[in-house]
Amino acid sequence: KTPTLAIVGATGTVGTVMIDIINRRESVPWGEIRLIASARSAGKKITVRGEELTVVELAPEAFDGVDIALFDVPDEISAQWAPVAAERGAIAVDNSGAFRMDPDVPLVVPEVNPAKVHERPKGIIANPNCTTLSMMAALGALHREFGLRELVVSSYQAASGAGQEGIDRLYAEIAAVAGKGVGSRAGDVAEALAAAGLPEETPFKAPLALNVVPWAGSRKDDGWTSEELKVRNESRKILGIPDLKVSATCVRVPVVTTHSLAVHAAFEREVTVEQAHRVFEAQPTIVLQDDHDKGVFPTPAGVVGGDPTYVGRVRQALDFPNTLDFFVCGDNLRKGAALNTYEIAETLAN
Ligand code: 2RA
Repeated sequence: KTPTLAIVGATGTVGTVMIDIINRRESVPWGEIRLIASARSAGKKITVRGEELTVVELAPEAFDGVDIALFDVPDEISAQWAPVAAERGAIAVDNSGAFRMDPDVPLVVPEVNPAKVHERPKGIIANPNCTTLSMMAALGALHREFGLRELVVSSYQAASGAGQEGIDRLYAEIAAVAGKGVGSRAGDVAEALAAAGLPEETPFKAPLALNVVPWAGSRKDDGWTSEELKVRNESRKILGIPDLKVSATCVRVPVVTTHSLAVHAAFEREVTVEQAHRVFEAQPTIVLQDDHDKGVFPTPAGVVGGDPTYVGRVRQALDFPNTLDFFVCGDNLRKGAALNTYEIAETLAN
């Protein structure tokens, strides 16, 4: 029988992108596709591959007969319901942070560690955080050739990482500052937001319009944020390098969608720009946009909506041996979330 696929959180930001991905696939291996969401969204009609489907409410019976259930819901909902799906016989592929560091749950990027989908004692597979994921195709490919040793990363994260609330806030802030001539006196951007009646409470801790905010995620010990620790812990787990040296600074920028990262990566073996280019070009899910003379490089606005990881500005570090610096852009809602989750499901089905 062809497998049944369920999407839990089908009406959310990532769930909506998931359905778009399924609709654009040339073919899919699924028989039934079941859309599941909270009671608030149950009953909604959504067209998937030409068929109008009715969203059903999240309940244990919703998983009956499901082979693979993709979870695009907040951590606490996944923590509660992914085990329920697994108990009912489904493989749960979870895009939340609830299980990523559980030693009995594989953390999978199909370009890097596809075989891990089969090592799932809890019946749960985790999808990495979008910030880590945005650089994994590139790092995995380089690691295979040159042996990754150290990683120093700065992120430039889009507002949609904070969900629809983040997107709405950024647009409202941009509207509030547009044409006001602010940005050259300390505090005048915040004043313009207050004057426009925007609530002081923001998903970004500081004004995002005309600004960059060196904070993403929640507060953790010793000055680190959750996003920075995820980059460290998840990179180690996905690449299978438990003692990989990692240091990350995560920054929010006024971009709607697509996370970017400046990556400084040191390797066991010598690596040149030409060799790195060849490795990137050989990886089907990477698009190399790197022509120094012509000023070709990826930007979030230039690649948003695309499936691949875009890589550019590849340089051999001048003062560090066996080390590359490069810039990566990846759509945080596609490869960073919905697409990778869906690719895990395809890996399972094939
Ligand atoms: C963010 N990485 O960008 C988070 C979303 N999971 O806020």
